[in-house]
Amino acid sequence: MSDLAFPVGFLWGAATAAHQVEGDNSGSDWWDWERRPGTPCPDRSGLACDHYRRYPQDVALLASLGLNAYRYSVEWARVEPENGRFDQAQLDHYRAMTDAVLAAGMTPMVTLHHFTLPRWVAERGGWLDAEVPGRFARYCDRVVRALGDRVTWWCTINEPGVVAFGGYLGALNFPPGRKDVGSWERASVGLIEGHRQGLSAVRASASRARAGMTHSMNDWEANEAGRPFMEWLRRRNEDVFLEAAADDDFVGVQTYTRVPVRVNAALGVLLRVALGIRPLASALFPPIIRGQSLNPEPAIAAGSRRTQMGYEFLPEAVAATVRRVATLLPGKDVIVTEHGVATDDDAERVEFIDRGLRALHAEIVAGIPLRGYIHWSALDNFEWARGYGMRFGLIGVDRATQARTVRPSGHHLGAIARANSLTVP
Ligand code: IFM
Repeated sequence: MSDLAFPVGFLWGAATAAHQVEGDNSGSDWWDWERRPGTPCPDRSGLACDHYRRYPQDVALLASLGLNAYRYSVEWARVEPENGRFDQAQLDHYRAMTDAVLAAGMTPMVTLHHFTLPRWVAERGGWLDAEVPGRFARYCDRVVRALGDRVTWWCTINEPGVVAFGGYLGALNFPPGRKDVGSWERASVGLIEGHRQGLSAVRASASRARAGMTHSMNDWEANEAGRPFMEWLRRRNEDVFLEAAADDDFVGVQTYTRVPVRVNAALGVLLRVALGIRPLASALFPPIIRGQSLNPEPAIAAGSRRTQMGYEFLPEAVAATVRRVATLLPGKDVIVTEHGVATDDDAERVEFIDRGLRALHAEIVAGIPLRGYIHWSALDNFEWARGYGMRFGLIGVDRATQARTVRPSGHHLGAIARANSLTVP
């Protein structure tokens, strides 16, 4: 056995997002989306984990495990329920929550936008509305003025690529349910501008802030015919947002798996042509992306392990994406802000953590400035259009009673955090 030591001051944490855990987030676009006829949401978020009221015990539980950081999000729909009307009671709520995190001895990391929009923003077109970046920055300013004396780590926008790809190209059954390449591109531009203005607002009010975006990144691979399409997709889903992060204080990496892109030779030729022709791309890509050609499942070797999400079980994918950030943005601080697995077998989660950390440790040794590892998720929660069936939690939540049960993986990650090292065979 040997011990792999992590750098002094390494952040060891778990993450949640407001809509997925708080409950009763009724002023948001997702609340409406879950109820929209024809929307393929198996569950409604409802009371979620009742974290809005139960955060004191949840925060205490996370700290008792040995974790030293908690990443959570502030809900824009609560803080600004109507255009320009800010609810001081909600800002006070998040301030009290932040105080609880600090009192428990943990470092807070606050996400300002994690997938949900206030209903009034969605009604104006969401990220397609030219005024949204400015409105987002105004909301960021209010939150940072309320919490900025207590919070150093800020994530402006969570997984902008997923927001655009999932809701505006229609790849993931996310609101607003648009399905065209033009909307995808415009939403991406809006999200980047929102980040830019949000970042300025954070820096203006919190001088010691360390701010960035958190990026959904895959370890992509492709067959020869699929390579140009894979590179195009990766560029649109990841690189454009990483390029927009060049001035950020850190890059948040969130990786769950490897995505293979397999296309046959004929489709490869067609896609190569379509990449340059907007109307053709608009017609072709949404069905291809939603359909089987890019679905990881057929490309994964028969018998290979899958997670409940259907992803290839590949914890080490996170090291590949961290390496990619280091190549694109050399010297930039990196934090793994999400890494986790949906499974009913908690031994798999322990394995996922250990294999992921072992691979990450090698990147630290190779010189990448990795500053922290934050696991997704603290609690079993509402997995968007996949509902409550996906169990990502270090802590299990009984849906009927809201009782919390710390899983062995929670104790395991806490012990690693306390030791600041991973013991490997
Ligand atoms: O639950 C999500 C989270 O909201 C964003 N990143 C991926 C997680 C697991 O799918």
